[in-house]
Amino acid sequence: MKIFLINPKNVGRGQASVRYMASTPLALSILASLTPEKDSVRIIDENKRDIPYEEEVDIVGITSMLHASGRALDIAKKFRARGVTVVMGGFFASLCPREAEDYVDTIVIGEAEHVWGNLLEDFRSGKLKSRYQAGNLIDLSNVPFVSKKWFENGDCYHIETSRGCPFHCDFCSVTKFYKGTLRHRLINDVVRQVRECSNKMIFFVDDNIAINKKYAKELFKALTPLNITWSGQFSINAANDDKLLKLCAESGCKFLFTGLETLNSKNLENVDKNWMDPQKFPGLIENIHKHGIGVYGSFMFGFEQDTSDIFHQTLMFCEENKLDLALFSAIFPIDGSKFHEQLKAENRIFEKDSAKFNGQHATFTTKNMTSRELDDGLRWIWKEFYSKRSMKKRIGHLISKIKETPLSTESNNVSTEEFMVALNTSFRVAVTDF
Ligand code: B12
Ligand code: SF4
Repeated sequence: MKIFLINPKNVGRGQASVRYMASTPLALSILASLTPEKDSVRIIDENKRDIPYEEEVDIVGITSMLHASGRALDIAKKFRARGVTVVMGGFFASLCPREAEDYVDTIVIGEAEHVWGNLLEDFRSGKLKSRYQAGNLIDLSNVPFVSKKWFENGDCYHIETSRGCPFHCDFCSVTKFYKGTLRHRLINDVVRQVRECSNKMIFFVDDNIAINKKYAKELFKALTPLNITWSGQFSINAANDDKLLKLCAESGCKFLFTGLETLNSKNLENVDKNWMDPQKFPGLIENIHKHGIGVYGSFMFGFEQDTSDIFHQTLMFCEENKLDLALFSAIFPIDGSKFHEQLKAENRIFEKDSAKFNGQHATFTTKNMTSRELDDGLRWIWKEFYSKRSMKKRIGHLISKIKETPLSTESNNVSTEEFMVALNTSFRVAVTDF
C-alpha cells in the first residue's frame, strides 16, 4: 500500500516564513514510524515541494493547524476527486471535527499512536470508519522511535520530551487537546532519539521543556555528553532557577522561546496567565542571558487593555532588555479555547477566512484600538524590531564579533552569538514582505 503524509503550505507572514522555523511537523515523522514496514510511505511538506497529485497513491494523511485548514481541505478535495482516500488529523481535525469531516473520508481526533495501525488495517480490509477517536491519552513510552530517514534534510529536527501543559491560558488550545495534563517521556527514550539526530540542530517541541524542574535538570544532565545544539520553549518563570539555566546551557541550549505575551499585568489577569509578572521580566531575561542563552520572546497585541501605543512600548522594552529574537502576533480566537467561546458569545469575531487565524491579522473587534491600528501596529513592530537600527541596539555587541552568515541546520556546533545573528538576519529578510 502506498501512503502520502502531507503538511499543507503555510500561508501568509509570520515566523514560519523563516526557513529555520518551517521544519516539517513531527506528527508526520511519527505517523511514518507507526506505519508497517510492508507499506510505502512518503512525507510531503508542501512548503518544500509540490504535491505530486498525478502519482498513484492509496491513502493520504494530512495534518493541519487551524490557519492551514483551508489549504488542507483543498488538498483533500483534489485527492478525493481522483478517488484517493483522505485522512485528516492534528489540531484542526481534533478541535473542529465537524468542519473537517465533510471534506475527507475519515478524521482522527486526538493522538495517533493507538489509532493509526488499526485505521490502516480497516482501510486494507475495506472497513474504514468515518471517525477515529483516540481513547485515553497514551503513555509516552509508546511514542515510536523516529529513524533519521523520516526527518527532512535541511530541517531543524523536531523531538519531544513531554506532551501537554498544566496551565490553562484562555487563548490557547493546548489545554483542550490534552485536557490540562502533562506527560513526560522516559529520559532514556529521549536520549536514544537525540543520539539518532545528534549531528543536526534540534528543536524540542514541548510547550514547556522546564515545566517539571526535577525532570528538566535530569534531562539536561543526560543531554550534556551528547554535545548537541538545541533550542526549545519554556515559561519565563523558570528563569529564576540558576542551577536549571546552568544545566540547560551546558546541555547545548542556544536559545529559549518564551511567551511573554504582554507587558500589562491586567491583560495577563484577563486571560488567566497572571502566574507571570511583567515587572519580573527584565531580571529573568538578564538571568537567561547571563548563562549564555538567547531569548526569543513572543508578544501578542489586541488584548482588552491594549491601546495603539502598546507597539511602541513593547519595542522599547525589547530593545532595553536586548531581546535576541521576537515573535509578534495579534491575539486570535482559536477553536477550543476559552477566549474563542467568550468572543463568540459576545459576537465579536468578524473574520471568516481561516487562513487569517495565524496571529498576523485582526480577526475580532478589539476594545481599545481599531482593527486597522492593530494590523498597522503589528507590521510596524515586525519591521522596527528587525531593522538594522534595532539589531544594532539589541545584538550589536554580537554582530561586531561575527560575520553575518546564513544559518545551516546541518551543524551541531554553532554558538549562541552566531545563531542569534543568523536568525535576526533571516527574519530581517522575511519582514521586508510584511
Ligand atoms: C512545535 C510547534 C510549532 C513549531 C513547528 C510547527 C510545525 N509546523 O511543526 C513552530 C514554532 C514553527 C510553530 C509555529 C506556529 N504555531 Co505552533 N505549535 C507547536 C507545538 C508547541 C507542538 C507541535 C508538535 O510538534 N507536537 C508534537 C506532535 C507529535 O503532536 P501533534 O502535532 O499534535 O500530533 C499528534 C496528533 O495531533 C495526531 N496528528 C497530527 N497530525 C495528524 C495527521 C494525521 C493524518 C493523523 C492520523 C494524526 C495526526 O497524531 C500525532 C501523534 O499523536 C504546538 C502545541 C502543542 N502542544 O501541540 C503549537 C501549536 C500547534 N501551534 C500553534 C500556532 C497557532 C502556531 C503559529 C500560528 C503561532 C504564531 N503566532 O505564529 C505558528 C504557525 C506556523 C506555521 N504556519 O506552521 C497552535 C495551533 C492552534 C490550532 N488549533 O490550530 C498550537 C496548538 C499552540 C497553541 N498554543 O494553541 N509551532
Ligand atoms: S499558552 Fe503556554 S502556558 Fe498557557 S496553556 Fe498554552 S502552552 Fe500552557
